[in-house]
Amino acid sequence: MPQPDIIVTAPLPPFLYDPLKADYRCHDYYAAPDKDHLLATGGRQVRGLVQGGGTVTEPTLLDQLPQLEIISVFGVGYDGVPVDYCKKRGVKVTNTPDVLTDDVADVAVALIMMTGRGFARLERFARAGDWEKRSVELTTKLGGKRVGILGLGRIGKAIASRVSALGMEVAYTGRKPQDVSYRFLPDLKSLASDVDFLVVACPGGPATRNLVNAEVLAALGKKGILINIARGSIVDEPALVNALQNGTIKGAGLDVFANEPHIPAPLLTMDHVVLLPHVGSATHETRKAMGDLCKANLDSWFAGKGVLTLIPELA
Ligand code: 8YV
Repeated sequence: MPQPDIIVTAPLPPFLYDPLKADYRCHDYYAAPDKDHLLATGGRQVRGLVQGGGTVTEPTLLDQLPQLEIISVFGVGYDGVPVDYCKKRGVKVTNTPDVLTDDVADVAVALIMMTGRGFARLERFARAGDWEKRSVELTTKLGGKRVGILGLGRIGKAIASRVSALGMEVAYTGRKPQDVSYRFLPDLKSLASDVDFLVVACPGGPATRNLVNAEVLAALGKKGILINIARGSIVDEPALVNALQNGTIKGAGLDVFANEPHIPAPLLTMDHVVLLPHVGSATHETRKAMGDLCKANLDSWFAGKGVLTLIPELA
């Protein structure tokens, strides 16, 4: 049987790309110097597409892949995939849920600790030799503080159980209340005004764009810290910069940004902000598991056995 043609639209790690190259005819759209030429010469044969969680795939690109059957996302988020378009065309979309849940939840807890307990700032303090010059600032006890989770999905629930173990209280908002022991608040503004840490853990995409806006940040207030491990698009970034500059909120811990890898310049110099370069799933173990699942979805599809992790909108 001839190897199916697939197009690759994001940089992939060797532990995913090498096995893909062994089993598929890969067209490296991401690295191609002349993308139009690649599409003109190979586009018609392409049956599969592999992209990253943050990759934006334009329908105009998919229009040039008339035989496309499946998009396999190397990531849990598929906000860059035009889902309605794929639905209409009958293109399957798969992602890599579950295998990264624990790692992403760990990063949320790390950001809560780094901001709340001031660990990032204190580490800079120790490293700068400031301990020899003055006493250490006191920070905030985490036990008993309230954590509000926007989006109690798999990752949101893993964050909830971790912060519960720290003695923190959990509340959440989302589309509907769930059968869980945590308190449900029907809207984001009420949740923000009720908590010490507001953790963004919902999917990105048009439905959640700029959901955390100036009003929500004002509700979070002077004692509130914003944590985002989901997508930069969910937070109105200029409004967040303003809120941090004006002391509207106490601080922020951010793993994701609206226009990655760009981080807005004012954030870089703020002492009450902790910045990470989108490392939610960035461990050897988890990225390997994501890569295996990303390829397994293609393998299963092209073996005529369906896909393993179809996104809910297409199920
Ligand atoms: C990865 C992610 O950075 O899973 C996601 O949606 O954002 C991250 O785990 C990304 O998918 C790697 O391509």
